[in-house]
Amino acid sequence: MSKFDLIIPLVTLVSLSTNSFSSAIDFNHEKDIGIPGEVSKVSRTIKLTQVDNMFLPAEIAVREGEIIRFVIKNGGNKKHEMMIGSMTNLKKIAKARRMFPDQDHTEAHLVQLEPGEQKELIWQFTSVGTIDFACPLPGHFKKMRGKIIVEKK
Ligand SMILES: [Cu+2]
Repeated sequence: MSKFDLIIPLVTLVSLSTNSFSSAIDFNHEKDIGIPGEVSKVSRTIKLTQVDNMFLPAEIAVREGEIIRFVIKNGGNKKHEMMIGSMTNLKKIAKARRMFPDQDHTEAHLVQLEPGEQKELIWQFTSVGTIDFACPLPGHFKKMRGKIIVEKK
């Protein structure tokens, strides 16, 4: 048995245990949704409006590598959130929000907005594919969803 035969099972063990103990917010195991963007490198601004309970628009097209400044306005009468993620992760977050709907969170890929409030989220899209976004709040999550289509450069 070479020493490499020993290393692989160990790595498997470690990654399995990290998975089973990870929290609902599993950013490290997220598919490639991109990274927080730098304000000085923003290529485009996209306006998003939240109403009760929808995003307008609900479909957005960007290019690979683009850094987008999302200006998100809550035009509804309820509190809303906008979170970028994979549908798997968004579902986990929505489940957690059912238990604690009023908690404040500080993830880079999330904004929380009171009625009438407007906030910005700067995000860089690093790989081609479709990324989801949603408001994970209870009663909103099923309808309040959207897609960001990342096209090849
Ligand atoms: Cu909402």
